[in-house]
Amino acid sequence: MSAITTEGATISQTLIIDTIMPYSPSQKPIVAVNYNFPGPSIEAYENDTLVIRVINKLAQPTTVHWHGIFQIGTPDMDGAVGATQCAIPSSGEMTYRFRAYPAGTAWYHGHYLDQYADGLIGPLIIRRRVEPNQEQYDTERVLTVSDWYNDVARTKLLSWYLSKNNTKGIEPIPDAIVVNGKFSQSLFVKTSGATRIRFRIINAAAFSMYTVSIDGLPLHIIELDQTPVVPYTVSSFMINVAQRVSFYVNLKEFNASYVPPDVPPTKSLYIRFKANPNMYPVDISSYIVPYATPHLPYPIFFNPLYLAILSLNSSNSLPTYPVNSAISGSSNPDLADQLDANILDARPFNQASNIVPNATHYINLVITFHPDSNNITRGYFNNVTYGSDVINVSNKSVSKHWITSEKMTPLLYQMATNPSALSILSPIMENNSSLPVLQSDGNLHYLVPYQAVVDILLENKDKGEHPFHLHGHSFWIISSSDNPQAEQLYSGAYIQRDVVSVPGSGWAKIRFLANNPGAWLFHCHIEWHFDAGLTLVFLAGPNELVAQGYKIPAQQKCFSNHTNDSPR
Ligand SMILES: [Cu+2]
Repeated sequence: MSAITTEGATISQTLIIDTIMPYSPSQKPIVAVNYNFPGPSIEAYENDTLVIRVINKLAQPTTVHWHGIFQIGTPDMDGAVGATQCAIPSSGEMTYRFRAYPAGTAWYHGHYLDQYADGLIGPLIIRRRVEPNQEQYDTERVLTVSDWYNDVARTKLLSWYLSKNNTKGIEPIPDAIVVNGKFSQSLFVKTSGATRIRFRIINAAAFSMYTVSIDGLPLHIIELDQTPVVPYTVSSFMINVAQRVSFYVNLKEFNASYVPPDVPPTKSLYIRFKANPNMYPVDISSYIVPYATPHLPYPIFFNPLYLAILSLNSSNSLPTYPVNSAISGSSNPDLADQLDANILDARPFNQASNIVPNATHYINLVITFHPDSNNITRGYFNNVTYGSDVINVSNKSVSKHWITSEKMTPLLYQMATNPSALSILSPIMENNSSLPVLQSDGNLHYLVPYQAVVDILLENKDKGEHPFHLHGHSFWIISSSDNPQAEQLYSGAYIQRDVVSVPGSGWAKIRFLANNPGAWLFHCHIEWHFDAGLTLVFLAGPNELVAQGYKIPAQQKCFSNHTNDSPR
């Protein structure tokens, strides 16, 4: 934890991006930050200035996205290649400078292709000087959970996933789960004498969502993404990709009946991260990945149950009760089990500062997956898939808006210098619409008027559940197919998050206020689906961007010699 700083302090940090191979005998290189996986926790108080020098020692380009940070007034610091910056070239560096806002559990990750699936992740904790619910806990622990793949995402997994050989569009299936860089049953979380502990859970996985629980302990949820909530109690909760959940536990609430009478008292408890096997498109108990080079002793068959150990004393002993104790399961069956499936339980802590404006604009986004003309399965918003240089090497006619390319002039720069050349269309009234509808330019770029209040209806025609993330903002979650009544029930007091989990074959309705001029990605945060083109860009307030005096920072007038590439 950082030393206490005065309001508006400057927090400087250097992040060296380089590969390591920490898991001998596995020969898999990890894209590490300061030679660690996950990277170091960056900590600041709200409204501090973060100055983060990123040095790229990889053989490929990189960027870092500060997930959950609004970047108000610093839209070029968002780290989204193609949208807000050129990639940092190999042997290059860039200094990110931005305000630590809003407070809460944020995180950082690579946003160049699938680098974050290869390890470029870390916590970013923005503290409030007075935390809501702070009287409920004495210490805190951060647990960053992610998928582990035995193979490198960029060279092997992605090229297989987006190939003609993958006729069914099967995502790369993880080989294991890791929490704080440790495999199952090797992470010991010490209580260090505290009985009341806050946990900040960050799902930094490329693919998996997890159900989280601690044996015998009720979990008191206090923050979702970066929104404090009125505490509510569950026995377990679901966390989808890129979401964050804070809860506290009180060890005095341990349900002693959890330990069978015939075993000695336990000095530790399992913290469980359980991936839902139903989310994978194959039977994980027998599926052999077609691209794999198994690096024993890591598992060939994926075990969806990850166990960390909460040590109640200083010994690193395993719990005395069996993992599949007959009593295990819900420690309190009366409690709700889900979060997103139960948005009715989550109420914002600060109702008064959470006034939800009425919508002024609307867009309906239909989500599908199907093979393109090259027989490569892609993800679509309204039947359009976002282009990418990697994906379309053989089919560049699909789109030249290469969001993941280091060769494209970032959309933000085009907005700031020659917005009319972008040919983005203003919202219009459509048949059946009661509000003006945002218009795509044909390449999933949408003009959003400054201060528009946009309702997005996400209609998921895919069987899988998808976590959608909006850069530069949080949004209100109004309702979903699981909880359609929420819209009326909580009118004016919806929960704000920056990732919404859209139920499989269902829908979700969200609302955001476009008060932050810039080029903001909106995409599925499952890395494979992002790479498959399930992304769009909101170009918010181009006139205001210029009127507010935004200039492309000199250091970013692209690092390489690609600035003259035509955007179209
Ligand atoms: Cu997805």
